[in-house]
This record gives sequence, C-alpha cells and structure tokens, in this order.
Amino acid sequence: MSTQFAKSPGWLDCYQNPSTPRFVLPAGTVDAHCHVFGPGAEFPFAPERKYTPGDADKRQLFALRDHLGVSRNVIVQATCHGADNSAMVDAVQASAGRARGIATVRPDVTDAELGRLDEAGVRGVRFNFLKRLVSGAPREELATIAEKIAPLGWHVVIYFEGADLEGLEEFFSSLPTPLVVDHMGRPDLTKPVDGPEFSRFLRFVHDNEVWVKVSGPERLSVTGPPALDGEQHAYTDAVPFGRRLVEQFPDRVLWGTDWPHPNLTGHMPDDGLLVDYIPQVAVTPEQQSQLLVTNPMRLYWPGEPA
Ligand code: 0GY
Repeated sequence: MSTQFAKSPGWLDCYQNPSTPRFVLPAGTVDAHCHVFGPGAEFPFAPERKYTPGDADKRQLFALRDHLGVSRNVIVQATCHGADNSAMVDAVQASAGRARGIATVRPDVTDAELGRLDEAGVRGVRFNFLKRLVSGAPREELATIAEKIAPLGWHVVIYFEGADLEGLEEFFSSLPTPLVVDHMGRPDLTKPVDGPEFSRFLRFVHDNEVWVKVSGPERLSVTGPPALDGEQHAYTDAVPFGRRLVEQFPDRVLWGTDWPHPNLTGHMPDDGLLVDYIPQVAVTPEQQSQLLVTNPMRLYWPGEPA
C-alpha cells in the first residue's frame, strides 16, 4: 500500500524472510512486546512523532507470529502513533482474541473511552521516559492516568533508561497499579551485572509489584554478535542480565520480539534468531514455560487455557 509518509533517514525496516527458529517455542507462547506501524495511509502517524517508520502492519505481525510458532501477541502502542490507538486497536481486534493491547492515553481520557479500549482488548497504558521518543513525561499527568486505569485492573508499562531509575523509582512506587518494565530497564551492558546500577533495578523489582520484559538484547547489546547469519549465541553481553532476572524472578518475567524493532541503527536482527536467543537466558524447560507461557497468560489472559 502506498503511504504519504517518508521514512526517517536511515530507517531500517524489519528483517525480510526470518529464519525458522531452531528453538521450538512451547505451545501457547506469548510475544509480550511488539508493535504495529500504520499502514500510514490508513492510520496516519502522529504529528508529534520523533521518527517516521516504514509501514509494519498487522498482517505482517500475524505472519511473523505464525512463522515463529508464537500463539499470542501483546501489541504496545508506539510513540510514532502518539495517543491515537487506532492502528493498535485495529490489530488487536483483528486477532480473534489472540492479542492484547497497551495504549497511550492523555490525562483527560474519559471513562467511556477507557471502557471501549478495555472491551477491545487493551490491558494497560505505557509511560515513556526516553527523551529521544517523547517531549516530556509530566508526572502529575501520568499519576492522573494511572488513577483512572487502576479500577480496570490494568497495569502501567514503563520504558526508561537504567541510569534514570534513581530519579524515577519513588514515582513508580507511588503508582496504584502493577508495573511492567520494558527491555530489562535498559541496563548499560558495559557495567557489571552485580554493579550498583543493575542492583538498584533488581531491588526495585523485588520491592514492588513489577514484571520485567527480558527483551531488547538487539538494542542494548554493545558487543553482539548480532542475530544474523545463523548466529546461535547472539548478544552475549545481554545474557547475564536476562539470566539474572529469569533466575531471581521466574514468575514475573516476560519475553517479546520487539518487532518491527523501531530505531535500530546498526543492524536489523533476524527474528528467528531472536527466538534462538531465548534459551541463553531461560535455560531450563520450566524457566522457558514460565517466561513464555505461564507468566504472560496470567497477566494478559487470566483464567484462559494456553
Ligand atoms: C521499543 C523501543 C523503542 C521505541 C518505541 O514507542 C516507541 O516508539 O517503543 C526505542 O526506540 O527504543 O520498545 O519499541
């Protein structure tokens, strides 16, 4: 489909024809972090966006889901769509119950709109603290949103840089909902897993009702090697961080592809090899089944059989 939007300079589109994973995902696996972009001609990107992606629509997402052996998706509203959740909601509704959504809403969102989103399959909102993605994250406004969504039983997905946790954790702890952290809290992988920064994060997870996505090694890794050319041991510098989380919080970790991988610059990973990355961090079948099936089902499809 044609689009009236020109992609940001240097934009990398998702990997074409990903490999078939060697690691066979357990039945009922949930990809708990992915996005849809547009199509821009049908669902225009937001005027306030910080980047313009190539289209990556629900059909492509569902094709990848089936190719990888994933059963369900959690589709997270991307900042390029601002607070217009139409593309995400359209994808969730087209999934026949096999997707949930995470929305972006403004503080003046009405209960009727939240009810409509809930009915459509939305189960949370995302608060984004990355300066390169949003112009600001006013805490009063976010607290208002959290108060409004709490009665629905939703949670707040938080996306922040590891180094910023110190200034944010008091605010996070004050929120009235469970929290779900994107991409392991974006640790600096050049720092030790036992160092003060990641220890602070582990303490934060321990002391609060926090779930963590063991996702994003392709965007956090400094030394690689990238998930390309059949690499079975990709992103080894991310592995100790993911493994620590899986070992310490086996019932509160989630996994996601992060497809279509917005804003990557160096390379675009082969999504099949990102699946092969999983057994590096979730080593035992028990850990794998909790990470991929039991935990996300409890959070997003409670009471439903996998
Ligand atoms: C991610 C990461 C990024 C982008 C977004 O909403 C977004 O635009 O989440 C990023 O650039 O790090 O999780 O998709």
